[in-house]
Amino acid sequence: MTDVAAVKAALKTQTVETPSWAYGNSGTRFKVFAQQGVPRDPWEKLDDAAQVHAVTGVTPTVALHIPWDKVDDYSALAKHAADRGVKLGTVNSNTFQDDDYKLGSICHPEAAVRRKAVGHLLECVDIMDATGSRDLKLWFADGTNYPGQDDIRGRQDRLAEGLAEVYARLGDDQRLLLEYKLFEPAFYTTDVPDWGTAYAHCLKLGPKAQVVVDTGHHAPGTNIEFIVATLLREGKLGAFDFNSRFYADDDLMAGAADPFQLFRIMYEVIRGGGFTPDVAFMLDQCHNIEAKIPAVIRSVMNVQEATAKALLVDRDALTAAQRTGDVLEANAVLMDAYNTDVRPLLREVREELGIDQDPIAAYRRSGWAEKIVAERVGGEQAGWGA
Ligand code: PSV
Ligand code: MN
Repeated sequence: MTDVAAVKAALKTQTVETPSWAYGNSGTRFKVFAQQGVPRDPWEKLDDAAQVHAVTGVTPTVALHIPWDKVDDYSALAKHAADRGVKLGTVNSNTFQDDDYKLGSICHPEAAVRRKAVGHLLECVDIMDATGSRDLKLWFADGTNYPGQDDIRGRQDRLAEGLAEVYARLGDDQRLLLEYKLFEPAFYTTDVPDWGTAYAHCLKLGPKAQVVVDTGHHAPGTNIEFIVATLLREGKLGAFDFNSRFYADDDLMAGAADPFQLFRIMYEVIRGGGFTPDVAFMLDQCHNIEAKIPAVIRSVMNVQEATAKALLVDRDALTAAQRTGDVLEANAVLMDAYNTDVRPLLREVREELGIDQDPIAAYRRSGWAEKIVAERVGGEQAGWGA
C-alpha cells in the first residue's frame, strides 16, 4: 500500500525549471514559424515564465542562455524576476553560434579559439555570481565530421584542460553540469557523446561536477532509466533536461512521445534517492508549431503526472515480487502504478497549494495570451538563438 498523503506531500516539493528559450520563436533548419505575442527580450521571457509559475505553482526558476539572454544589469533582471514571483536559475553557456567555432570550441585545435570558449564559460560563472544561480550547464557542439579530421584523444585532453579551468573558478555553492549528446551538429565524432564520457570528466573534476541527462540525446532504444540508476549510484546525476523525441533531438513536449519512459525514469530517480534539490528537473524544449506558454504548462503537468505515478509504485510489493522471482507480479505492480489516473490526485494537490486545479484553463482565463498579442508589437521577436 502506498501512503497517498506522503505522495501528495512529495509532489508539493517538486519544482521544474523552465527554459527562457522555450518562450521565443524556434523552428527547424527549414523554417521558423513566428508566433504573435512572442517575447522580444529576456525581460519579456521572464514575464511569460512567471505566468507558467502562477498557474502551475511548481516552476519558480527560469534557465538563462548566454548570450541569448545577455543584459547589462543582471541584478535588475533578477529583481524583474523576483517582482513577478520567479527567480533566475541555471545559466546555459553557448559556444556553438560563433564563426570561430566551426571546428569546435573548448576542443578546437587552435589555442586562441579554446581561450575564447573558456573565457565565455568563465563569464557565465561571473553572471551566476550576479544572479545567484547555482548551476552552470555546459553543452558542447564540438566534434568532427570526417575520420582523420582531428585527433580524438587530443580533443579529450583539450576538453579536460578547459573544464578544469572552469571548475576551479566555481564558488563553493556552484556546480558545473556537463551535458552529453549522441550527435549533431557533428556527425562522425562528438566530444561528449554519452553519459560515460561526461561521467569520466566529471569524476576527474570533482564533486561540484555533475552529469546532465537530456532525454532527447540518446540513440533510439537506449534505456535511459538504466543510465539514471547508474549515475545516481555514483552520486553523479546533477540534472535533467526533459523533452520528448521520436527520432533525434526533437525537443518536443516532455512526456508527449513516451510517457511510459518518463515514468520509468522518475521511478529510478525516486528509487535511487534522487528526488531532492540536488537533482534539478529542467525542461529543454522548443515549441515550433504549438502555442508556447500552454505547451510549457502541459509539459510541466506531464512531468508531474509521471512523478505521481512513480511515487505511487508499491515499493514493498515490488521488492517482495522481485525477491521471489515473481516476474509477472513485479511487472504488474509497476504497471498498476503507471496505469493509475493521477489527474484527480494532482487536482487535489493544486487545490491544496491554493492554485486552480486546471492550469491550462486558468492560463486561458487569465487573458495573458491576448494581452501579449496586443502589446508586443514592434521590436524584434526573440527566437532560438536570440
Ligand atoms: C543541445 O541540443 C541542448 O540540449 C543544450 O542543452 C542546449 O543548452 C540546449 O539544447 C539549447 O541549445
Ligand atoms: Mn539540453
